[in-house]
Amino acid sequence: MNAPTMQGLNINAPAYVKNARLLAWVADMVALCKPNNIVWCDGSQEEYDRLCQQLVDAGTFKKLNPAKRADSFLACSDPSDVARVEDRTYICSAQKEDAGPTNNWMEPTAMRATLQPLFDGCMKGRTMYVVPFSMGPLGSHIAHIGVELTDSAYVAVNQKLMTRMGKAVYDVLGVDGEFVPCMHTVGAPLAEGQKDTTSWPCNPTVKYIVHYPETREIWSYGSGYGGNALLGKKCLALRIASNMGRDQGWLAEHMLILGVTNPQGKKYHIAAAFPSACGKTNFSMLVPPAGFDGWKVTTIGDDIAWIKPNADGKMYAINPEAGYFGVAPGTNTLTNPNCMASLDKNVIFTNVALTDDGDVWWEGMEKDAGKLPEHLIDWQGKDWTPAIAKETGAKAAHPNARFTVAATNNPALDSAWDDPAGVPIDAFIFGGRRSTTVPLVTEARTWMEGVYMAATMGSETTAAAFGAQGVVRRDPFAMLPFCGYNMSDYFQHWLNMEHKLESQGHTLPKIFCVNWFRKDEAGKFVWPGYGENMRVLKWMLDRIEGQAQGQDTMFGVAPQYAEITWTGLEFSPEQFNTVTSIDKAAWAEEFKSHDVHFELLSHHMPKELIDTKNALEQRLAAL
Ligand code: SAT
Ligand code: MN
Repeated sequence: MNAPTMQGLNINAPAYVKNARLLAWVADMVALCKPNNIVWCDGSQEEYDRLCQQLVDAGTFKKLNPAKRADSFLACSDPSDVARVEDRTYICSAQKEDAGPTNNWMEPTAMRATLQPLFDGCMKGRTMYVVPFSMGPLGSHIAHIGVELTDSAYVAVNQKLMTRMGKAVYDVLGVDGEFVPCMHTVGAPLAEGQKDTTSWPCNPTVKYIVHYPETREIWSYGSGYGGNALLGKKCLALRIASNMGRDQGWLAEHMLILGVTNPQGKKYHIAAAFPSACGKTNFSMLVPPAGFDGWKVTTIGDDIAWIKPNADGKMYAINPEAGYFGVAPGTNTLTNPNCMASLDKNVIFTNVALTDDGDVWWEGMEKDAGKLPEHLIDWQGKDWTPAIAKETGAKAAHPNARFTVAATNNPALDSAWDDPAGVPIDAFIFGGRRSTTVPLVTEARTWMEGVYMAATMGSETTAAAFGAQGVVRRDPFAMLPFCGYNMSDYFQHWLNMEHKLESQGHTLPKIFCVNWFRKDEAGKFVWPGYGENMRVLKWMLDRIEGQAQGQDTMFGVAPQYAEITWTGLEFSPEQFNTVTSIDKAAWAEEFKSHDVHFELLSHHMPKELIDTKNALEQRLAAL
């Protein structure tokens, strides 16, 4: 289709698209963005292959050696476009206090006035893709539909792997079904007759990731990367969905979901929250270590969970996503064998390095090979050798380099991963990356105490977001960058769950707090992590079954050394003490920093949380 037709607003919708609101919205957006062309994605394999080939022709994708990695591609982004941009991310609620102190806010009309000239003509010279997707199993009562309009074919093909994307979504949507409009542009319009010569179009200087919670809209400008551009993920499934959950009585969380089956065949389901790049994908695909014969861990989701209380007295969780957008560096067959197996074929890699034989490489892979490769092309297209790396510190892969892969590639995929009913949750886990202070594992004595642990969670920052790395920031529920409304109201929403559900006869899941990342005085990690985390998981199940007594500590119930299954691992009581001990002085400092955190969140801060803090401080003083 050519430009005049587009301006004539013939949006050329296929006959099976019957939703009136969708058709009207697309027409409006075509008029605003002025694309040259419109493609209605049907989600077929033929379409995926065609778009991937187009991306190869445009230089965005490099096809990897099929003998090494079948049907897989490498994309390298603009160096300015490698992570989520939290300082450019906005929650534009009508009232500033509804966005709260942890979100950037602009008054909605002012934001619309800012965005209008940017979106006006933003797709000139480009194609608009209409990408329909279901977050969650198609037709599930917990699922929601989104439609993304984007001028990035990279986004369209990633959405095919990451979501239930395509034609079938329109059947669920019907003539008057609800959907979240997700408007995305790379923000790089082309002049009349200009050919696109950039392999990663984006706007290196202007970026806006905007959410209007009341009208449930997403507008993203200027970035082609991950959470900024795949709008079903953090934008819809967390920032918008957290608002839906608050209004409708459910939870949208930054949590993996795993199934764990014991040798007797009894199955449990755990949802666990960790900040970005703290090992959620690894934990969700955990392979039980030596000494755990007959145990099985299966993946329902690796990043996001939508959780709804059910009439049977349990909370049921679905994974709104259908694929993994995981961190590549550090992944190898020792840290995550299931993940490595998932990456054999049909993968889109972003910002990893290219080997001389047309395969991919990232830091951490040398652990499998036993040595570093002699030569690579790094993620910025430059030569990389071990000598160059040693001299300049250059990384072959960007630390936030990612793979995109469909969940169905995962050998550990849970048989119920796509069950519209979801899976019943037995426990929640909250964990941060803390080199000191926070013990390996504790169980909250009450729901209230669990919410306190989650609300005050801290983590040392990683490459998943722009900014300084390695400093402790409070990341309540691992939702700091993702909660789409006032954080203290979100705490209250979690507390209300107890009040509401217990009165309806629910048994609430247990809440645990973990920290895999404690270091010794030499700065080395003490806990081996990865598959060995199974040992902690088993203790939690024993607690659920009333089979481990634990010991009462200032910060919840901790395991006794003898309650952990140690078969197959050398881990002394002294080492155990290093990862579990409670340092009185460090905790006094920790509580001071909770004060600062609560002070920042004082608007609508639940009084019960302050009371819980006071009670914990009294326990500390009594030590
Ligand atoms: O960039 S994403 O938000 O998709 C990944 C992450 O930071 O968790
Ligand atoms: Mn995440």
